[in-house]
Amino acid sequence: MRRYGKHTDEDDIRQRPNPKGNRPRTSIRPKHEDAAEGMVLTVDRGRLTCLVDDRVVMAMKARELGRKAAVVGDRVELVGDLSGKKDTLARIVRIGERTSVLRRTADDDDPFERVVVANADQLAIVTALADPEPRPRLIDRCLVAAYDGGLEPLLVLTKSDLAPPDQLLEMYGALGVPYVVTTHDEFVDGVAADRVHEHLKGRTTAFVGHSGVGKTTLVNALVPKDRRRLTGVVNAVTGRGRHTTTSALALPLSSGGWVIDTPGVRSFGLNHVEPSRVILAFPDLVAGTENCPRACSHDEPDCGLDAWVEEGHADPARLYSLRRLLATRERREGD
Ligand SMILES: Nc1nc2c(ncn2[C@@H]2O[C@H](COP(=O)(O)OP(=O)(O)OP(=O)(O)O)[C@@H](O)[C@H]2O)c(=O)[nH]1
Ligand SMILES: [Mg+2]
Ligand SMILES: [Zn+2]
Repeated sequence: MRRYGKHTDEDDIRQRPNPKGNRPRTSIRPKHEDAAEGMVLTVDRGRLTCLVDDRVVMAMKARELGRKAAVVGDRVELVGDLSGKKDTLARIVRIGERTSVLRRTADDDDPFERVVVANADQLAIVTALADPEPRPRLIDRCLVAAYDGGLEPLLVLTKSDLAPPDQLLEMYGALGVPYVVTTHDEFVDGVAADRVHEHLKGRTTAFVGHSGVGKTTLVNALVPKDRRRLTGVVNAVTGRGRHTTTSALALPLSSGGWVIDTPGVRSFGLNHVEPSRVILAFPDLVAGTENCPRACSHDEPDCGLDAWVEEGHADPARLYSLRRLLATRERREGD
């Protein structure tokens, strides 16, 4: 297994709560040179299911990690019983540096920020075209979270057997977000799975969206049953029996990538988002921010972008889209 991430002592120290601030840290930090590397597949009440080589190993966090939590997608180092046998429990002693983080706050008023998934490079924003009705505000918020966290967005519009995608596609056209439209019947013959798969090859994709939009249906169509069984976790589909997904779960694609199913969300709190990071997703507008006041929100009267667009340097629809996304941070969900 390849070596994941670098770990510096500084990194560990910063994360460790040390209220007295005077504890000698070397004495409480044992060396774990023989630690094995793994990836977190799912987390359930403090128990982490990890993939170590080709074994599924149950683990818990070592005390020395303090409050730092490992999440799905994290590259970790483990010690202890790594056999993967029943009733064994390994310990996670390090969490690797993350290449990306998908964060959300439960609500904008809730300052408590949680990392949902680590190290994903793509965010599949799943929206049903009907049942439940599409909620553009939620899509916008997921887009902002993707841009902020360094993930590339992919729009997945499901249930096109129930309603057409035209209106939504028009709305997101200016953003240039790649998209794929699926219908239920296509899953039976595997056509939709193939089409979606094209966007996922060799990448780690987190699927997010409202409950009941079809995330688990998609993930299950993409990952063969024997691979799904690997984790020992069943990700059943929501039907009349209500099999709503309750925790994030990473599953391997046969093409080498990963898909991460996540529980449905009602809202996507964006307390932590920096406008300066969101604008990086609009490279055609970045140069226009040169005349902005310091710490410009890019949604205020003195913003330099209005003049820049008026001078014809960029498409006004792009500025409109950027502002619409930035504005979702201020509005409450459901407005
Ligand atoms: N008509 C139609 N129904 C679909 C389609 N995709 C999924 N469904 C149905 O939608 C329901 C919900 O699907 P799930 O895959 O469980 O939804 P989910 O997004 O995983 O839901 P949570 O786990 O609660 O977040 C199921 O009854 C599926 O059979 C589709 O393309 N068309
Ligand atoms: Mg689900
Ligand atoms: Zn500005």
